[in-house]
Amino acid sequence: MNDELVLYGNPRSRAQMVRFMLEELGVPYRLAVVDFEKGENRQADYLAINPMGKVPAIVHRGVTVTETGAIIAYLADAFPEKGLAPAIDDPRRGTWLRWLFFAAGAFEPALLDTMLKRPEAPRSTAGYGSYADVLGALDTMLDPGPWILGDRFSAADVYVGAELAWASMFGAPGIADHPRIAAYVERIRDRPAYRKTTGA
Ligand SMILES: N[C@@H](CCC(=O)N[C@@H](CS)C(=O)NCC(=O)O)C(=O)O
Repeated sequence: MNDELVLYGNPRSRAQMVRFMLEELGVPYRLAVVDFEKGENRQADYLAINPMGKVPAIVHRGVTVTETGAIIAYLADAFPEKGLAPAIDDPRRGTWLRWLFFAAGAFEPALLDTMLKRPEAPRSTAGYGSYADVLGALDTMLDPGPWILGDRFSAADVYVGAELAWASMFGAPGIADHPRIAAYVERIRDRPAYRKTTGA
């Protein structure tokens, strides 16, 4: 079996979140640049990897994984000795999965709708309720902190933290009203793996 880990992406994409995860893990990988300007993400060879024509994607041990949150969770499980995923029988696994899925299924759509000034759907229909609800929930996620699993940094922090850092960098509203979230973003930005990824 080919054990090589290949990340498809480019620096102007969510592939940076996966790079953050790979740097936290400290495992070797090959970056295969997919150039949007050249339309490489819409060419047949890349569509065979991700029919959505989107990055990031990884190929590891002959399996393709797409979707940033799934890739980050997969990698945490693929390298259990790195300690970024609670074991399958650890009750904290529930908290870990909860916020990983919340980031993909609630926070990201709420954030994009807000940044693009799209009208919000009725609160009871929108899966994320409202943007304000989402920020309020993320605030409770940090109880007690400093990380999602308390003292233990995990892959959930990589994904949620990278999304929050992105939101903060692009001036998403409301974050400054949540000092715990703002402080969490600073902790994420201080991580050597994050700095290495962003060149900060
Ligand atoms: N749901 C996907 C979204 C991936 C996505 O939208 N990627 C963007 C870059 S950040 C992309 O590949 N855009 C190129 C295109 O759609 O043509 C994930 O979370 O990974």
